[in-house]
Amino acid sequence: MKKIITYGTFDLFHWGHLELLRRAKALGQHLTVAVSTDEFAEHDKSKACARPYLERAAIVAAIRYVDCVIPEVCWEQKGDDVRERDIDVFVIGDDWEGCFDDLLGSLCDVVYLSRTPDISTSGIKHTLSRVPSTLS
Ligand code: C2G
Repeated sequence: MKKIITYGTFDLFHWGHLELLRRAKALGQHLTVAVSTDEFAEHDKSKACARPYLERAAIVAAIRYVDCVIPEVCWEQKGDDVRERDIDVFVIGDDWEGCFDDLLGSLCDVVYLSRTPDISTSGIKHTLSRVPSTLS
C-alpha cells in the first residue's frame, strides 16, 4: 500500500484544497494530512486562521480522499512523520517548489503539484471583507 502525506493550514476549506487532496490521494492508497495547529499557523506561518484547528481538522477528516489527520506543530516534524508512518510520497503544492527536497528527498518521493489557479484563502477573506456588513 502506497502511503502519501501532505501538510497544510486548510483554513476556509476551498476548491484548491480539495483538488490538492484529490490529486494527492490519486498517487497512492492511503493519505495522511497534517493540519497546522492554531499556534503553528500563527507563530511560524504568520497566518491568523479564520477557524480553529479542531474545525479545520474535522473538515479535512471528512473528505473522502483523506484516511488520517494529524496535527502539524512544527516545520521539522516532516522527517519523523515520514519515517514513523512509513510514507512513500510527500506531496504539496508547487508554491513550495524545492522547499522540501533536502529535508525529505532521501526519505521518500517529493512531489509538487500545480496550485489550482484563481482561488486562495486570503482571496476569499479579501472578497468577504468587501461585502457590506448589511449583506453578510
Ligand atoms: N493549494 C493549491 N491550490 C490553491 C491553494 C492551495 O493547490 N489554490 C494547496 C497548497 O499548495 C497546499 C495545500 O493546498 O499544498 C494547503 O494550502 P494551505 O492551507 O495554504 O497550506 P500552507 O499554508 O501552504 O501550509 O508545512 C507546510 C505548510 O503547512 C503548508
